Amino acid sequence: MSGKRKAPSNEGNLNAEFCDFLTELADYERNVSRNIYKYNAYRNAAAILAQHPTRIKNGDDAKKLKGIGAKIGDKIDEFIKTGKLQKLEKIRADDTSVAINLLTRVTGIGPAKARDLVNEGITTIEDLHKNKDKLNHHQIIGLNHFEDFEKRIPREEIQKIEERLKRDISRVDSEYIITICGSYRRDASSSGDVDALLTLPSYTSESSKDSKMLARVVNRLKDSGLVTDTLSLGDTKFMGVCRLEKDLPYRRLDIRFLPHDQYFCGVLYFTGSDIFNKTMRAHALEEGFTLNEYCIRPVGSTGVAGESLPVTCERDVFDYISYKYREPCERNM
Ligand code: 8DG
Ligand code: CA
Ligand code: CA
Repeated sequence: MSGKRKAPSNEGNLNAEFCDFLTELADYERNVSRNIYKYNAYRNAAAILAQHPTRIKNGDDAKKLKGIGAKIGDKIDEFIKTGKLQKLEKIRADDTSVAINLLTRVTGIGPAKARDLVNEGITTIEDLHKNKDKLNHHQIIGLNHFEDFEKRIPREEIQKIEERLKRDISRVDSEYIITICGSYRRDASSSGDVDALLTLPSYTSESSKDSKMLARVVNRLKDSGLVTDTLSLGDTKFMGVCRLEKDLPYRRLDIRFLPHDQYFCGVLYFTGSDIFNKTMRAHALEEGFTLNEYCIRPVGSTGVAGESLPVTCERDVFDYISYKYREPCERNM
């Protein structure tokens, strides 16, 4: 995952202007105020408006939609009336807020670290370069590739990365199954990063685990030259950097290694979008199931989740909760 959540795409969005200011407010709440509750409220509102089939004419219109309250309604009125928001004007004029927002764009630098750095007078990317001793390995790599990591990855490039991953990894074990998830699987024309999921049919949550399996895969990808850096590596999750060819940008690559019985819940989750996941999880609960990135379980009348149900494809999950199947390209909400 990018870690840094991005704004929903504005293609065909009649309420894009509102979504833009709501996303800017959301970023401020997450990075500067560190109010996750407000962050979620703004992000949800932006997602709801982005999907709305008509242009919202005023705050009252917006407030009729589930998930949009009085405060956001008032902001929409203010924006329609004045063409701007006082709250945003203040945030944009505040040096500390601007600096914190900037520093959190470096992968590995979260809101707390960004604030610490800003308090020490480190407020620009240039300042970071002069103070690498204050950064950990992940943050230094993030800084070194700051410009590249902000570039979108064209679909054609991810297709080639996918081929390379499949070729290299099949040489470790020809049984490996690889799925590139995220926005790429939803047919996006470009993506922020590459989200790869990996499994072996013989590897299940019951089988004894060889903790070196993912490391062997990563080593092979390093030997072949595709992977250039490791940000973090555990038994089940690799976060790193790859580059397809010398003249192309460095890209963020995540690989998750999942037991085969959890693979399809993982594929479903990491295909997203995150708003689609939220909607689907809410529907699952209404139907008496709890759904997460690993499994789906029935919830008994006592509220306790039972054993995970067998899942052999994404469709199984939709069927359990009587939800109309949606192709990945129909999950862009
Ligand atoms: P992008 O990289 O092109 O910007 O879009 P993306 O592929 O949809 O987003 P991502 O940040 O790479 O996340 C991949 C999927 O992970 C996402 O589509 C759905 C799932 N996911 C959630 N919740 C969250 C969350 O809070 N953070 C992240 N990073 N991913 C999440 O369902
Ligand atoms: Ca990602
Ligand atoms: Ca992604």
